[in-house]
Amino acid sequence: MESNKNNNAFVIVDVQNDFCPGGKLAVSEGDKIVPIINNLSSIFFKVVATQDWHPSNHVSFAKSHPGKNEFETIELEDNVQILWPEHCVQGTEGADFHPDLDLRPVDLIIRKGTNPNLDSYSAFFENDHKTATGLGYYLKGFGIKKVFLCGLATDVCVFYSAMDSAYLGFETYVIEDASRGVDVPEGNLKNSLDKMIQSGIKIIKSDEVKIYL
Ligand code: VGL
Ligand code: ZN
Repeated sequence: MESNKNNNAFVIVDVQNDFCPGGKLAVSEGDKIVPIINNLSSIFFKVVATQDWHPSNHVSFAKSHPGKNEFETIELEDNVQILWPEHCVQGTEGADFHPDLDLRPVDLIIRKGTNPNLDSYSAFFENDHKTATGLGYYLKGFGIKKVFLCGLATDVCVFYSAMDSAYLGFETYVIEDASRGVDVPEGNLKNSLDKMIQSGIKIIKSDEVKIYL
């Protein structure tokens, strides 16, 4: 069933092999969200999927900083960077979308994290909070008012994308059961949900989406 309203968009964040069980930065149950997302995609006016898409020497990889360990943090010019295992390297199988993710309803694919010196958690801005990906312009260009987000990970890329979506003035919804968190450091998942609620973002379930469309 197509939505009869043309003011909503669905943003599917980083549903890629490396964030699913067996991947290099696996999120527990990351693959469980795929059928839920596939069932939702066709009800939205515009569907966007994002891909974390790093060069192999990316600043966010622990191996780019000899002597540093995975999940340690380092100070960059104006932000703190968590050092992740190497993941989502451009052109690798780990960077591909989960093979069962239905890409047919996807209108736009946004690739992010391509600058070797800067990470990009959000689908809207790189981690300098200045460099735009273009997604905000795309959605505003279509008159989108409501943005529904899901994907991996709830407390990293979904969180930063939702916060930027709200900052840009979109009515913002995160579909909790169509997302999974990494919870690094521990407690981060709960904190990020609290912060989103405080920012006016609505945390909803997939079977409630139609009420809000
Ligand atoms: C992500 C850590 C590093 C994510 C991306 O998609 O949530 N997390 N890069
Ligand atoms: Zn990444």
